[in-house]
This record gives sequence, structure tokens and C-alpha cells, in this order.
Amino acid sequence: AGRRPLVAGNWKMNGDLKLASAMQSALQDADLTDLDVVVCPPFPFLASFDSDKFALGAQDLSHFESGAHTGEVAAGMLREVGCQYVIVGHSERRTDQQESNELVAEKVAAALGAELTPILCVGEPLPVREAGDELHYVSAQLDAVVTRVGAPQLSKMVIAYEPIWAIGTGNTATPEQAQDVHAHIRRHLSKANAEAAAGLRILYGGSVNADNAVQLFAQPDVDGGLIGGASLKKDDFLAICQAAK
Ligand code: G2H
Repeated sequence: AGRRPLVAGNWKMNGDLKLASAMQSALQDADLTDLDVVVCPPFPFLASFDSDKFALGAQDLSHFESGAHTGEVAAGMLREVGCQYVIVGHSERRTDQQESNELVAEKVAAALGAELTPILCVGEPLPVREAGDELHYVSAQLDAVVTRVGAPQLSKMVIAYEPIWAIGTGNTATPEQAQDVHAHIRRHLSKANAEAAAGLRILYGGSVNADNAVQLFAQPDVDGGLIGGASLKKDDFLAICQAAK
């Protein structure tokens, strides 16, 4: 649909400087034309990457610009160490750090304010899916952000749909399940801004691997992936990048 594919690797709290250096070389040597590749390592490793072939992303940021917030990292600091992207509202943070839709919206605003591209994560837990309420649930997550930052900002964002029941479990959503929700997200956001919604990249995340990536990425509204476990293995991550082209 004319949207450039994007594959982002979310290392979560994994890896070390050795992996950072190996991934830097592997990606630097790979053919990454015709897609955007983003590596999101833990904060301490960000500054060890340097490339014009792939981009760097952080896994979180503070909604504050600066100040007395021990342990927090500001958007401007991420820019300074070379980040272009930042993951916001990952389900692990929504759960472990009790991040609300409203806080996530503030973080998206902070990212946009520093000209970082937020990769906004949405997705439903298993009981919501079992109740057939996933579209409603995801819409509410999106609406909180659109209300805060305004619909035109959607053109500066990336969305990642990550059904919580598929994360790190090996239970990938089927390509049809992913496509259903992705199409819904685009339809829903097009009511706020049709042009931005048409150009918006919607990534699928949740147990994507080198084997299932091709079919997932073949869906018309799946524009790439947010990759966890498989982004730590350079051959798998590169295979997933190729599958997105
Ligand atoms: C979902 C995904 C990356 P995994 O959280 O954000 O992780 O691919 O390990 O399920």
C-alpha cells in the first residue's frame, strides 16, 4: 500500500556490549534497502551503536523534560545519543510499572516534542480477547493518545499491535487475527485523520520469528514487526528484516 516496511528489534532487558557490537557489524554488512530497521537495546548500550543503515530506538522515556526524577531518561537525552525512535506503552511497562493510557499519552507527547518517532504499543490481554472485546480495548488505548496529541500527529508515529497473549509465549496471532485488528486500527484512526491513517505504519508484535514473519508481513495492513526474542539472534533478526521487504 505504498508504506515503507519497518522492523524494530526490542531487546527488552537482554544483551550486553558484545551483542551490541555483533549486531552493529551484522546490520552494517546487511542489505537493508527498501525497509527501515530499528534496534532498541537497553539504555546503557544505545551510545555504542552508530549507523546510517539502521536507526536506533529506546525502549521507554520519561514524560518529563528534565529535573528531579531519579532513574528516568528524557527524550532530549535519547536524541543526543542518536535515537530516532522510542517504544512507548509496551505491555510489559503497562503491567509492571502500571503505566496508564494517560501516562502513555504524555510519553508520546514528550517523544514528539523532541522529534523522536514514538512506536506506540497497544494490545489486549487474554480475557479481553476471550470476551471478544479486543477492538474496543485497542481503540480506547489509541483514543487516549489521539486526544492528547491531536490526530495530525499520527503521521509522525508508528503503531505496534501486540496482543499480550502472544508475547514471548510462542503463541503468535494468526496472520488473519493480526490483519483483522490492524485493519480495525487503520479504520478507527482514519475517522480522526484519513490521510495520516493511510500512511501510518502498523507493526505486529508477539512471538514473531524467522518462520512466521513472511505470512504475517504479507497481510495488507501489517507493515512490519516489533520483534522481541528473535531480535537477539542476528541471523533470525536479519531473516525477519528480509521477510518485511
Ligand atoms: C512483544 C515482542 C516484542 P516477543 O513484546 O516487543 O516480544 O517477540 O518476544 O514476543
